[in-house]
Amino acid sequence: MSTARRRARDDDPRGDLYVLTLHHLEYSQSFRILWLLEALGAPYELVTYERARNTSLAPPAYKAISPLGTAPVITDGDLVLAETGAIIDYLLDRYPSEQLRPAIDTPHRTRYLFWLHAGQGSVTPLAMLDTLFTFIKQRVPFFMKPFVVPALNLTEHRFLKPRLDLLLTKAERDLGQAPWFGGEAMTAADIVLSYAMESAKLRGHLTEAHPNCRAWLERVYAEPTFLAAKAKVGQEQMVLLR
Ligand SMILES: N[C@@H](CCC(=O)N[C@@H](CS)C(=O)NCC(=O)O)C(=O)O
Repeated sequence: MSTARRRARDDDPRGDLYVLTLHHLEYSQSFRILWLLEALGAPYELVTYERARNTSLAPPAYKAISPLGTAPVITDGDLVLAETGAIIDYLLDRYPSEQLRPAIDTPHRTRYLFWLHAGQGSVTPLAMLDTLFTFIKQRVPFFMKPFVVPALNLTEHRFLKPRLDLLLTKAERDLGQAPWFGGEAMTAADIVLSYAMESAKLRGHLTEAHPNCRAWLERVYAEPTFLAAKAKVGQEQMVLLR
């Protein structure tokens, strides 16, 4: 699938026509970069890749582009950039938006910074671990299940769940004070958290104890730029469920 909106960049010394390309791996964190590009109104080309059937990993063609072999990755002229956080900073530097990145000394700047970084550094890794545990439990050979499954359940119980619960409790409190993770308006922090929060909901971690988080997710699903991104890839949800 490909959307070409080409334009010449003012600072392109070659005067060439080229366009920033998002390499999107289906049902992956790279959906958030697609949403960010839509929210910024930035020109981009979209190339989508299916996950390998047997492993659900990125296919060789994707791994050949991404220096880390992971999604997301963008290319922009000669630049190849991986890592969600780096890509978000790059895009916000190139297409500044005071709404999506509250400026220094504005009231919600610190709240924005906290959730931007907690989203990528704490909530998303827990969501990934959760996905991985589900994947392993489903695929482990039957004779290993009696050993592997209890070990994973214990890790979930002692490590994953308590950490996630603390983060969700703080999210619940903060979203009770303002509707978005970045404050009064939707920011890049909300975009970053969307993947992990959807994962938390689909895997049963968002309960009746989290009405504000659930309401926030509904707001995300109703955002016009989120819907535009979703329409581009035709995915029902962001996260991988199989
Ligand atoms: N910290 C990295 C994590 C990237 C990551 O693990 N992405 C997953 C998609 S959700 C991936 O590429 N999986 C496929 C694979 O590892 O082959 C980032 O935010 O860019």
